[in-house]
Amino acid sequence: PLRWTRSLQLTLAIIKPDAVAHPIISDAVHQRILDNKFLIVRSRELQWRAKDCQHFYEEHAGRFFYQRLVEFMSSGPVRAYILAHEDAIQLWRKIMGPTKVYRSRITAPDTIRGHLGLTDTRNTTHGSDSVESACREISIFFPDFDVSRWYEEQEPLYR
Ligand code: RTP
Ligand code: MG
Repeated sequence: PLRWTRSLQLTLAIIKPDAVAHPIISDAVHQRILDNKFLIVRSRELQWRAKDCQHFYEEHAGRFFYQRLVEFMSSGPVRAYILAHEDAIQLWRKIMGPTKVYRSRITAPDTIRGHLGLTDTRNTTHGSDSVESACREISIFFPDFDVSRWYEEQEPLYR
């Protein structure tokens, strides 16, 4: 049987509306997923309502950019991916690059945001920042997907 040498970790990646609206941009992001050898466990496109965004980003409620972020994320379809990799969370965030566009353009021009990000809000992609947030975010986007069960099912493959 197929065996992994190391255990896999899950993360949630989102292609934001600024990128989904332009296939040349979303295709470039998709290609980075493939180039970095992520396993695409699930993928779906959907249109958020404002209240879905408020819930997803509730940790940022009250921040100066919150309203702008909620409006932007519900302005058009997004594509969500459950990605698996040995170091999925950190690797995806590294490939995305810094949040702020001045920083990503100057210090990390080869990252997704450095290359394709438009502004601090319209920064092309999202990635979970911890195992706990990955679990929470996956269950928001993929309510039928059981994260704990997925990890349990993987276990015999790398024992
Ligand atoms: P993310 O959660 O999207 O992966 O990005 P992050 O951790 O790098 O950034 P975070 O601080 O969690 O912010 C979440 C999202 O809010 C928008 N934002 N806009 N100055 C602004 O206008 C501003 N700052 C943040 C971005 O879309 C960011 O990804
Ligand atoms: Mg964040």
